[in-house]
Amino acid sequence: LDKIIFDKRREVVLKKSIIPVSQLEASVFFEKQTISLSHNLRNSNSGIIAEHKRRSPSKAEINYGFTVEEVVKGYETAGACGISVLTDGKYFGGSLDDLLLARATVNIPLLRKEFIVDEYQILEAKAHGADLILLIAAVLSREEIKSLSEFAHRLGLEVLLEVHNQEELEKSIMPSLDMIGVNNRNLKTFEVSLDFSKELAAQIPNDFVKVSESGISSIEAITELKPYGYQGFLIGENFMKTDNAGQAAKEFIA
Ligand code: IGP
Repeated sequence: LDKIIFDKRREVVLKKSIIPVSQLEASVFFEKQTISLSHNLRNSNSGIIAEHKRRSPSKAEINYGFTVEEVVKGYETAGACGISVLTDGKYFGGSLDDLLLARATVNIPLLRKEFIVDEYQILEAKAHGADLILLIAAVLSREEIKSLSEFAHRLGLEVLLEVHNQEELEKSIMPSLDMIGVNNRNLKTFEVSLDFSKELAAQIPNDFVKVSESGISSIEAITELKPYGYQGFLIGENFMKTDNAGQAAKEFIA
């Protein structure tokens, strides 16, 4: 994780020197209203946030066989509440172009799934059609979470804050968040267990929509998590590893 963040900071410095903020701000998406994922999650019973994920550091290759458009159209048709698009290139094989292609294809909320360390990346998210961003408590201080989430809100983007333990949760609670996600995968050890969601649930204040992220591979897992107050379920690999991600999502939603 330290290496990912180290690389990400260098990437941001590089990009800033090539594409000025004024160019990002000229994007048509700055004129467009965003769509609320938290609203969708509160008002739906599927709660599925389906992810476009080609590969990951923990699982080399998941899927390369389909276009972004095919995958996200399938997710939308299946009835997903929103779609997460990984934009990190080096570790996840994603890009901002993936986000743009997704935006051109669907009308449901889009999450820019990225290791955000700088406001510049939030402007990029907005410029490429995202509706919300992810902030990861494991790599940000409370002050950074506050300034980045307030910045996102000023652009009309919602914020999903990701935590993995009690300490991260306690340092992060603030009104400028919309959803709190518990990552069932430890980003440092890759250990995965739904127990992380179960153990932290009671400590997440009810003003935030609760999301359970990663390692969800069955409908039973969702049935197990719902009584803990979870209204959102972020699922990537389980859909992307099949030969029809949209169909796999549909089976979870039907
Ligand atoms: C999806 P999974 O196990 O269903 O593929 O997980 C998503 O939760 C995972 O990709 C993720 C992630 C992250 C990726 C959660 N938090 C932070 C990159 C960065």
